Amino acid sequence: MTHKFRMMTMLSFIATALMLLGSCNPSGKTESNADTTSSDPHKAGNPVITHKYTADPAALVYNDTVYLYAGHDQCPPNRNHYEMHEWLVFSSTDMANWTEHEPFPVSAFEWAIDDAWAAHTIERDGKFYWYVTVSHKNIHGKAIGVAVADHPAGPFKDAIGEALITNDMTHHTDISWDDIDPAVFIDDDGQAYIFWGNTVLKYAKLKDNMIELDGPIKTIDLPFFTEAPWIHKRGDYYYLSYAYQFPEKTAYAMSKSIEGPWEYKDILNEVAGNSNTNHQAIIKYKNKWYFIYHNGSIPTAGSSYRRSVCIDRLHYNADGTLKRVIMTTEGVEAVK
Ligand code: FUB
Repeated sequence: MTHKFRMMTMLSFIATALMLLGSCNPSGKTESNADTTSSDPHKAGNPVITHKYTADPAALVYNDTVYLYAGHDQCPPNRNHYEMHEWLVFSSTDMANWTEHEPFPVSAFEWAIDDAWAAHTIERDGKFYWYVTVSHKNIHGKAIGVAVADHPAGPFKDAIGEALITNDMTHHTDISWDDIDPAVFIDDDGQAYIFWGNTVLKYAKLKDNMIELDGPIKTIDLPFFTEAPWIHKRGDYYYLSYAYQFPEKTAYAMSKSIEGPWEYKDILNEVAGNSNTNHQAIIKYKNKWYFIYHNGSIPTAGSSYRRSVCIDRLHYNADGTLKRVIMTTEGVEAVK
């Protein structure tokens, strides 16, 4: 081998190693091997977060900024289970560029074992309440806790020191994971409600302090309810979207009152690519409506257990019903 050839071989080896490092670990913290560059340079591209696996999105608009909260899928490649030890927070002022904030670990809840499943953050009187699903240390099954902060990006701390809802408080099903996926909504009169559940959709009023239930736990009967309720309001209508069947589509119901009756409408989103869950959040930001969900589309390890948050537009028909979401790889345009 000539000296020149040896040099070229070495340079090509270094270039390949740098390329591999660059694609797998550009910032030193990348977990996914994503090439999800949008084919439209004016759009954000989906998934919107590619350096970590993100699942179960919830979003909050506060002071002209969108805060995106997600569970962190940490299941190693070639394994198939939910491994989630923390939640992640991102913010954006254009829906396309996202800044990552400090993660929030499930260990912040001393009474919880693990399992940073779906969560939802809401603001009340300048405080931010983050309702989370975890596994309880002493009471068999999943439970719902709540953390509080003075800023939407934290730092958050356990607001009660114990669970808000535990599996032994509900007896509608025999499964131990039926108390998951909190979604909180504050009605125009100031009354707060928490919705949650798997298999059976449950809801209750919250006291003004946001950390105690206020009254009985009630149920809502909707076709093929699986999990992931989300409430939003537009004009006179309340919308209750939820994960439908399994693998999950998203479906929705409408009502003129937060207490129902809810009228089932239609499928809102089809099964999301390469993921058997399809957990949605719906927000209005800068006069546009957005549908935020997850799929398993990041190559090569994306899956039902290594999911990624995506964002597409949500549109309404003239009668207030929702148009079916069109999932795209281009994603949404940056908004000003
Ligand atoms: O991420 C764990 C669970 O999967 C969530 O709590 C459900 O909504 C489903 O997405």
